[in-house]
Amino acid sequence: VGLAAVLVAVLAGVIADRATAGPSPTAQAVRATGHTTTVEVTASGMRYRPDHVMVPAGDRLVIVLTNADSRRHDLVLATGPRTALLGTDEKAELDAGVIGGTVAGWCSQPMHRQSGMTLTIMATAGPSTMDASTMDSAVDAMRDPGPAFTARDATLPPAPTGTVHQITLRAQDVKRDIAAGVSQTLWTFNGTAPGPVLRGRVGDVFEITLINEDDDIEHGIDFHAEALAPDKAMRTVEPGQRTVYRFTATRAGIWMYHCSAMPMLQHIANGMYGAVVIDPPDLGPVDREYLLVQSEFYGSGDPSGTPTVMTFNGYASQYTFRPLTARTGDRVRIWVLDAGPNRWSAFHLVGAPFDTVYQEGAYRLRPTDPGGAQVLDLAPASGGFVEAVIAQPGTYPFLTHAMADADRGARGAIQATG
Ligand SMILES: [Cu+2]
Repeated sequence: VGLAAVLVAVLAGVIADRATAGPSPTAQAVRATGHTTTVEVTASGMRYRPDHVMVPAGDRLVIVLTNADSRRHDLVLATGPRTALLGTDEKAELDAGVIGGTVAGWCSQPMHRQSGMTLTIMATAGPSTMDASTMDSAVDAMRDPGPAFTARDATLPPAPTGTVHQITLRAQDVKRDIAAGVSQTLWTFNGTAPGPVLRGRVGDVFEITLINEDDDIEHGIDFHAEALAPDKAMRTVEPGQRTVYRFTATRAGIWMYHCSAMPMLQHIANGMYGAVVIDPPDLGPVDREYLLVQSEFYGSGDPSGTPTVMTFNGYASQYTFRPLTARTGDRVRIWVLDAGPNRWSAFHLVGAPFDTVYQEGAYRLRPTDPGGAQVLDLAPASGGFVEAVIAQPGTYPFLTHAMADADRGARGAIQATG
């Protein structure tokens, strides 16, 4: 048997969404065995089954792909070969060539790859060269976004009058900057991550119309403030369809809402979350009231790994460059929701100890107490508010005191003037 040395180019870490990123090709020599391995793969439920294919190094791989899904799918390999777009129950044969290392595959339909349609081919005796997060270390979360940048307004307006709140939320894919020079195609409610803030009082009724403007992915909403059977109340909506969710806010607090479609990690990591504020009945007046949603972004990386960027209100370090404002002597209230999907928040305001801490529906500290607090500690999907009086003019940084997360962009500042 004549064994030929075949050069197999293995493309590693193709990052689709980052302008600065690109594939980093490596080449490996592998001896072709002259043998062909044939593997059957089925596309269904936004997954390839199996999603990992092991091949003896040097074997030629042929994939027989069957689309058992109601949606159209294909299979593209980082090394070049691709199938045609397959309708329901259609079949295609893909010659993947001689396999000498790890090869990434995915569906090229919009957002299918991000929702989990990936296939990994691995050579059983070959070295692994795949790295899906090549560029993550290059993100500078403290980079100045420049004079044209406008920060998201963190001011929390009072609850609207009336006891029935009707809101329309649109599930939309939008490409947005999440840090200076870093953009990502996000899945959003109304075009931003986090989505709009909803506010009301205990006993108010919320009627939310969800319009799914996505081309090919279902979405839904889970309102943590609702006390209803999830299987019906948190139903998902097909692309192009709409539904009306209705719930009564029975208890006060700052509540998360997020997409209820699976895989949930993907939908939340891609931006589908927001805050519902239900005022405690005894909530007193303050001079300034702000709301910050802490969350992580992963670019095209693995959302169970290390975040590329951490933010308050969807953009790394935005309030460092466009500080929240206050006047000396002001009582400032800051609501914080940790939308996650994975990281805790240790919210700290430098130079202004809290005299009020309200966490998950209860006051833990009031101004008449002798003690003070330095951190509002929030697990993912929990929230609260803190209050402090700004003693002097100056700049008061805030951050999650989990320092690595702060350095990824979960920081900002309050600028106090005389
Ligand atoms: Cu969704």
